[in-house]
Amino acid sequence: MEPELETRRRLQEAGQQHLLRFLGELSAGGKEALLGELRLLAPGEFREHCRRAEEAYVRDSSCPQRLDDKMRPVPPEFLGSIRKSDPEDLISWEEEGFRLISQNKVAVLLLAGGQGTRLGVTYPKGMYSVGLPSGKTLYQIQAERILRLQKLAGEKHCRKCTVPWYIMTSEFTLSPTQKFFEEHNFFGVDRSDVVMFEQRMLPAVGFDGKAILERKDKLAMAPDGNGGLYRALTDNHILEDMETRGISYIHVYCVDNILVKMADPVFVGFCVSKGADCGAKVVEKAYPAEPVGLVCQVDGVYQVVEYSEISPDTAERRNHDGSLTYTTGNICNHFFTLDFLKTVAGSLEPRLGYHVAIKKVPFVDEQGNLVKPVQPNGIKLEKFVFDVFQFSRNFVAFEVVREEEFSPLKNADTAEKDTPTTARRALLWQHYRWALRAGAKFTDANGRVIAGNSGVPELVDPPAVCEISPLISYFGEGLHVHLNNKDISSPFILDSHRL
Ligand code: UD2
Repeated sequence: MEPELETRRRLQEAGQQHLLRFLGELSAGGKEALLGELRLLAPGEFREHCRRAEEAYVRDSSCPQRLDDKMRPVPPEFLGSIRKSDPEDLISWEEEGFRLISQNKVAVLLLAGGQGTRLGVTYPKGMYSVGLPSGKTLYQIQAERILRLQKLAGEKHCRKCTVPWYIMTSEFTLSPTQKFFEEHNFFGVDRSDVVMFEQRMLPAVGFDGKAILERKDKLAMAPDGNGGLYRALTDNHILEDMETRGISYIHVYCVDNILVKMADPVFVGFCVSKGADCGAKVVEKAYPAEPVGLVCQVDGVYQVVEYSEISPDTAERRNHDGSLTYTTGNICNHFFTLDFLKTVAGSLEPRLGYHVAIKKVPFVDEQGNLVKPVQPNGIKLEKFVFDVFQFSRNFVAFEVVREEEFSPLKNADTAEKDTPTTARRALLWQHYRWALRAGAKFTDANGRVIAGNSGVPELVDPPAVCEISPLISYFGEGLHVHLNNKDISSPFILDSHRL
């Protein structure tokens, strides 16, 4: 059968023949583009996808399912903590992490396929600069942390080592990310140690179960969520690449946390020492009703429970000592063994459920005009990276200090939380604390001494502006030699080329 007829027949079977309604008006190129896109969709899967989207939308529009009665917190023996664990344990986990890094067994994997719609930029979020004195972007900060970590681990164990950087992108982010890295010479990271790959896209579906045309010759498509990682690992033979490089442990993280400790030796060492196949970094909830996902058990298996899935009573519940029962907020920082990823990507991935996101999806109306809807009109289905916790045989969580490790960039500066301003302040406060600890003395432009270490980092700038290059310090180490007893005039940048 002719390709066009065949596509028509398949769409009819899937109840999606409306997608061809402008075919007669299209140029040869437009026609080929649309038919080509449609041919890539396996007919059975496409039908199933549209049906699933409609069904999930109806289900999610009804009352959210409450999980209160089925939930249990992470048992203390599987929960490490920067604040509460024995300092000697912290040191030994860190040493173990450095040892593994020095043996080239640890990789980092960045989830960077998201569209960053809340931030309101048209380019990948990693290319964003939050306005630091150095002007560094999120990608540059991350690259420099990898370089410093490799150096630290190498020096500790007298060998040269590598932490490969896997970057999952999507149709939206792959080419600008590639171009950005090229333009910046991969920020000094060896380009053979940066592996970019692409996740799949899924059609956006209207509330009537019909896929949406965003142009006469193009379907509206969206990345399949950060849980698309597992299919993308298989599609792009990434696990084989890891195996070839001798990687055993992978730290997966999201692009927008300016304080992310990539391949954090303490976290990696903790997870490996506990024999974990899967782990999550968490932060203590800032207040009982904070709208964050909670890492906990439901019916005996681990998952992230959304705040909408628990009652206010459960959110407020306290232990005998007065501490909150459910306090382990997810920060999208995960540990996996390669073996675990192989099992998930190999056979378990199809069991991951889809989550529904209701979005405003631009579309062409019956007359062929482009419409930018003011109300949500489309369903996007996504898998979530943490939904594999359910398959873990030995899951651990590790609680870190929020002001040291978590300040995500989600929104534009018009919002109150998680903005370029709050991210910039979080980093500058951290560097100011590190500098004071290293013995720095700050003065202002008039030579007056700046003192003090108080203030709410989200709300005000630190008393002195001091930005420390990750190439010099990964997490506050090694600064004494540069800063002790030095009079430093604010603003100040400690960078390797200025030494
Ligand atoms: C994520 C976590 C949430 C919490 C929060 C903390 C998920 C599903 N949710 O929420 O529990 O930890 O972060 O900051 O993990 N991404 C892709 N492909 C996609 C969609 C997203 O790679 O199709 C990436 C995205 O580029 C980002 C990360 O996944 O690096 C997080 O995605 P998000 O911004 O959609 O998730 P968010 O902030 O709602």
